Amino acid sequence: MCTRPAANLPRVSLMSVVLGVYPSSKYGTLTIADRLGGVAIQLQGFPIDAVKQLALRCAREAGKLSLERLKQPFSVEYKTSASDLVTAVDKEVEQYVADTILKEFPDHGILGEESTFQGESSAYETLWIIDPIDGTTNFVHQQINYAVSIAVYYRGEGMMGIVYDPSRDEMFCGIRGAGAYLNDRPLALKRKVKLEEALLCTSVFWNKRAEQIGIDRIVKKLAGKVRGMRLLGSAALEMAYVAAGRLDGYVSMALHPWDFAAGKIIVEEAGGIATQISGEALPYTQNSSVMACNPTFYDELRFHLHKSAES
Ligand code: 2AM
Ligand code: CA
Repeated sequence: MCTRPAANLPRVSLMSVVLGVYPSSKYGTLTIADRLGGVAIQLQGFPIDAVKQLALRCAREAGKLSLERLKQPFSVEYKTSASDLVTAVDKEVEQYVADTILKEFPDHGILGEESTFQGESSAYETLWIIDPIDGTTNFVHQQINYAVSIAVYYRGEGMMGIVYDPSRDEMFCGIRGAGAYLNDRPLALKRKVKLEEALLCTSVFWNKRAEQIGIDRIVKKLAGKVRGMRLLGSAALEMAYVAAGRLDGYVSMALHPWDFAAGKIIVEEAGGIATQISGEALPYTQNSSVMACNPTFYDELRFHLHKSAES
């Protein structure tokens, strides 16, 4: 894990940025050809273009590296149990991404799955949240259905999220205020979906913890109210699929920030909603439950999740 001194600056909402009450930083004022509610905005101090290019390059190179490593045997270790794995490739890919970012932006912070974060990650002005391989079990068993996930947060606001599936060469990308894309195709959740017609996804069954939390029971009840449930094994990819309309919703418990940080931005930029199951905003440095879906049935889905939890 790579850490750098924290910028120790106050967190300011995007609205403050829009209103221009943000102090400029060493990067100066940068205009991003960006829209927020149809209004062109300026983000002072955030080098969006350089960050965007770097994040896309890192995701693509990291994906290529993972595919290369699949051609030879690699070590697989248990983290907490036989259903919680880490491979030498996870570690190598994360190191590659972290080194590449810090070479260009030495004062940025990095919160990555395979490293121990030493310090207060939320204190960094710019924080990169990385999962080098989301869906490690799929990577080991299937060699497909995994993704590189990279999110960039600036003063607490999610600026950009990338989920890259190397096996299919699919790059899902969301940039705050500028939309979401799958490769060159814009993503927009325009289709109205009733809950009973929805195809949902969850990753609650990955270990015994699901039973302790009780989410397995909740999801089982939900399954009777929707068209179908899927379990793909990569939270980042599942959220990207919600943004692309391949799935209508995703529900999970106790995920880590690197599992959902990028997916959240992509879902929101595609016009979807991504929150905690309580309805609160997703944190970006703490574990959380996640519900992400087409906006047409968000309230209904949350109602059923709560009803099932109470009964
Ligand atoms: P991971 O592959 O990066 O560990 C389904 O397993 C989803 O839940 C994946 O996105 C997986 O991410 C995530 N997950 C988080 N914690 C996990 C754990 N302890 N065991 C297995 N999967 C976990
Ligand atoms: Ca991982």
